[in-house]
Amino acid sequence: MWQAATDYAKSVDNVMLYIIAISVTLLLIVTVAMIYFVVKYQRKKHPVAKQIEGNKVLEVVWILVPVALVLSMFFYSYDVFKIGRKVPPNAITVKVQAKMWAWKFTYENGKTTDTLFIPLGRPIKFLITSVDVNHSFYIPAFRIKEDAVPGRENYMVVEPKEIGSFDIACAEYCGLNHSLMYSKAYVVPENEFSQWLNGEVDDNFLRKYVASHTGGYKDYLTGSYAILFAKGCVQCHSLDERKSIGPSFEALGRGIANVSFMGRDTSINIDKNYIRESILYPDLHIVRGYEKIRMPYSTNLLKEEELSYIVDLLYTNFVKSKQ
Ligand code: HEC
Ligand SMILES: [Cu+2]
Repeated sequence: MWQAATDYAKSVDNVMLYIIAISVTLLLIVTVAMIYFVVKYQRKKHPVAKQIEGNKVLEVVWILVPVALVLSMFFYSYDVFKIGRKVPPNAITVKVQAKMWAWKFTYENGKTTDTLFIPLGRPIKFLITSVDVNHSFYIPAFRIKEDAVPGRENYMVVEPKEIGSFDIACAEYCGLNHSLMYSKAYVVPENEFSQWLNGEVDDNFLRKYVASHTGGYKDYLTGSYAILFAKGCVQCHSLDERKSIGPSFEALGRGIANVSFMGRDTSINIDKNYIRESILYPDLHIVRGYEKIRMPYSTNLLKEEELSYIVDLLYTNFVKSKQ
């Protein structure tokens, strides 16, 4: 993927190209020289081997030239690496906390999210740590990747130069659901960002803002929701307001579920327990207006880790965010 959404990304790409160009050139020189020597010094032409010894000029050249090349690669990379380490005075700090298997972002005013929202054209200092095992905070489009290590704070500075939504992945194997440890970074103009930070608009407003400015409406539905796609939940539950075979997950934000429970109509508070029961025992309480369709992924198909991940995900993103 070549999308480069920061100047830093472009510099990293240039370093890559530089190193690849040198490597390919050397590979060609060595290969051609090898073939040339094989032909030139073959036994047919030189039946008796001859020892050739000492050539000061050649020896100096083949020591100095590679050393110069390697040093140039080192200093060029180091120069670019330093850009990602320099904290400009107008930088804002976002704390990044990794845990099995989600990301938590904490902003300067204490607000927390599991999806990253950052302003366009402002340097962002990510303070990266982990609460359990080693993870690695990776945003390919920004070309930043930094280990998230428990008991340690690493950092990385980046300045987004493009409105859009960009994948965040974990780049260090961290257990069962490592492959689901995705989230998204939404880059929005500073004005929208501060409105959001002050609580004047919600996450979905920013997601929709980005979707409508990039045409990426589908993106808005993926990210940390990957598991809902992988397990087929979205076949019956939409992530926006649309009704489908089942209620939309967004409707969980209504707070109270009107259900038929043991043959009687009643209301239940929507909490983690309600969500868990709805998945584990689909027939226990039926949402009014929907049919008693057995949801296919019950106890035997979802592992406990997956179940609690989904319960947390639905609760945090649709119930808690509405309170
Ligand atoms: C074949 C269609 C289907 C699939 C697939 C499905 N569900 Fe459902 N789900 C329903 C229907 C229909 C209801 C409403 C009736 C009921 O409560 O049983 C429902 C209800 C729910 C509720 C309660 C919703 C509310 O608004 O009160 C939750 C939570 C839920 N499902 C989660 C999931 C999850 C998580 C998955 C994937 C692991 C999933 N469902 C897969 C059909 C489905
Ligand atoms: Cu991880």
